[in-house]
Amino acid sequence: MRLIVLTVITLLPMPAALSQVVRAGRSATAAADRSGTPLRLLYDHPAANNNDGWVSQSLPLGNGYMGVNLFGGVQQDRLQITENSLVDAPTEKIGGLNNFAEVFLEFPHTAPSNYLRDLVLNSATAHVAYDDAGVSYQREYFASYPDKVFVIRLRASKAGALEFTLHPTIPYLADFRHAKDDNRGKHGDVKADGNTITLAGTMDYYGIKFEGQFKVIPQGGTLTAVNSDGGSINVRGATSAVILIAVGTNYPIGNSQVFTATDRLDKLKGFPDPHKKVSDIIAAAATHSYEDLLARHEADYTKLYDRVNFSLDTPMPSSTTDKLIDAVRSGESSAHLDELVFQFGRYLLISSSRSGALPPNLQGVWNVYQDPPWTAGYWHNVNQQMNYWLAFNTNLPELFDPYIDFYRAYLPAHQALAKQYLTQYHSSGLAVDGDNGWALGNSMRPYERSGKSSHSGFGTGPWTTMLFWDDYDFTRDKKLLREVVYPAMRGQANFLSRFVQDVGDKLLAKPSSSPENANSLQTVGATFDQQMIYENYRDTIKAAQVLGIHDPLIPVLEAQLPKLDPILIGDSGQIKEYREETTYGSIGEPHHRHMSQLLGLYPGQLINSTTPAWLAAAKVSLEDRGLTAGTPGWAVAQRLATWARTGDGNQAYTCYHTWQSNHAMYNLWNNHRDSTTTKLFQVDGNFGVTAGVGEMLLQSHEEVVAPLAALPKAWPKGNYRGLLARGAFEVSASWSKGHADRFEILSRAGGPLKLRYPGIAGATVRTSSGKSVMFKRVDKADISFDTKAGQTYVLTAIP
Ligand code: FUC
Repeated sequence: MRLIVLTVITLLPMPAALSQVVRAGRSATAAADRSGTPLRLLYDHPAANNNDGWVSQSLPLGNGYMGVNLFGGVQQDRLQITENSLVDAPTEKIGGLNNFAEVFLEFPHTAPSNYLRDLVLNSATAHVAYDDAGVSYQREYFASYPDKVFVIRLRASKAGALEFTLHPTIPYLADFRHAKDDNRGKHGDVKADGNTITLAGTMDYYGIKFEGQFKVIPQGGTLTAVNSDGGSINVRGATSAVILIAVGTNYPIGNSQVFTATDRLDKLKGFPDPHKKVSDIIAAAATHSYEDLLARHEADYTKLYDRVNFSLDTPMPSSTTDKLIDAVRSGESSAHLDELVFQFGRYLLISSSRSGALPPNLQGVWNVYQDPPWTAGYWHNVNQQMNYWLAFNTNLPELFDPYIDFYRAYLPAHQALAKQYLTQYHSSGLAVDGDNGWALGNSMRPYERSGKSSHSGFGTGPWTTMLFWDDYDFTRDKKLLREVVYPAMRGQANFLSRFVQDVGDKLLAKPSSSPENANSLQTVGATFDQQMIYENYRDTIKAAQVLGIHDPLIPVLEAQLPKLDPILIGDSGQIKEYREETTYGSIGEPHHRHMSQLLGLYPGQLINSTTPAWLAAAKVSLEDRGLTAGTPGWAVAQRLATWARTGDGNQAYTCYHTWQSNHAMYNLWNNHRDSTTTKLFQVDGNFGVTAGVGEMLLQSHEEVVAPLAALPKAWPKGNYRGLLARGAFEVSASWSKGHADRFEILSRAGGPLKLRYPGIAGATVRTSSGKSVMFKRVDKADISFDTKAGQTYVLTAIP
């Protein structure tokens, strides 16, 4: 017999603050109030309540600490919650990130009309609204970073008409797919007590303790806690209600033990049960009114999101987002989608990469599965880097902090790896003083360091530290350079300088491989490794100069750099991917998804307009690699950004349109597959297209700030605000008839500014207060002048 415990609480009317309606009506109004382009994902029906609905229709929200997928059903709303440290055993095909909770809200509504579901990017709030039996029902949802809670508000237009049941569950609980002794169990229960439901349990493999709390605060009516078939809370006769959700585990952010402990059960040893943490979060959040929580969330979110605006001067279409995608799939283009998809990437990064939590993995912070693709881990042969490219050029650099914490935690384990790999591959390179730097392989999970993969060379490490250097170069934060960036880059350089071997008069990576191409061919000095090592050395030397430090490693790097031979041109005039290659494609798949031989063009800086022969060869490779059927979403994004770097905005735009038609699902999530029927979510493609569009609008990889460097014909008129260039310049631009009308450049750190745009030498340059600025004319398209930190420079009358 089931035990049923009932707790009945009669509620007094809430104080005025909680029932006040601060925001008029629905999202569109709220969005229009802001100065930026109002953007939202809009639907006239809920997401289908199955895995296809989760992946392609549910709306993702998040605050880094958790991700929430909103389905928005009428009779039953479903919210699926993810917490990135809840991970099962680390095998490739089975296990990995698990689903934290499935939350159901049941309503007695059977005949809805005027249904709307949206996600407003300007405020990171989602809404469901409909009428039923003469009453309007509205739900608002957001994930607050400052208060660490997910918040839901339910409202009825008629006093006392709100009735619902909240019922959270633990997914995959009773699913013993494995032998009983394989340590793959998950245990726990859900209990309601008063106005709070607690969902708590353990996952055996790493001994993870997890807990979620759900607090219901109704206005009016009665609240009943029920413990039957798990815990639930019923509310009857209320007018509105607020639900607060907090989750946590005993995973310690930034702690090395999870990577250094070799016994799986030692990884979390000594770290506290999450009960107190989660209880404290809920208690603290409950001291705020709903309006307060919303205001605090919006202040935090808009501080990041509002830095950049991108407008193509297009009206907000009346059609829903899925219809817009259908139109694009049938060959149309949509300037509105061009804006929306760009900002959606920024939205997703703000929602999934916040200091204090794990960094976004292959699926960001969203996972419904028990066996997610590639375990939803951290992959460093393109995916993890792509997750962060947009952080810098779209002005969200502090969102890289979770990765820095992750790096700090994994560093000791990867220092040990450096020693192990040197012993294995080049023992004469081992350091006498024991400092071999650190080596990075490819795949990681929150509890497992990487190891050298069979298919990707050690170029994965310097490719990762390129993000660190960019963090400095875009912000010019010297403290960050000294304390974080330089040690990270230098540690890689230290390992690499010991790892490369003399081959004739060259210094080559051995073994070496170009990510996943040519059946994981093991070779010597693949372009991928050579280029990434080159980029790392060059930037590490530069960093030491900026810091004015005398590091004995620097002369070693200076001596090695000219011997790296990072670029070879082949018989087709291409950049060779392998030293053994003759004509293009003579080794490896000609249309392979990875384009690792072109990383020196993007995101690197080795190939640029000052190396015209290399740039021409890179275009040959890029053209030949193509945009063929089956190219994954992230690879389309990489092609987009790489074409932008060549200055060809039209080719870049073709990639953007291809991504929208072949890889954007109805919820705008990136479909890794090139298909409308097979769907596999990977967040990298979302982040990648945003970074790529940023690259079309502004470039700075040649120590020159170049606004509108790859503007396509498809965007004759528009403006943007606040993109970030290296040197810490915040750039705004407006253009019409394909030509720049005005640039505004805020110098955040001072120093010389070199500016490139056709005819710029004939423009008028003034400070924002109207004082004319003297500049040096380098040629018609290049000028330079000194800037003062905090000063904005305005360029008009651009011929
Ligand atoms: C790399 C890519 C695949 C996929 C996987 C997670 O190995 O080559 O396409 O993105 O990572």
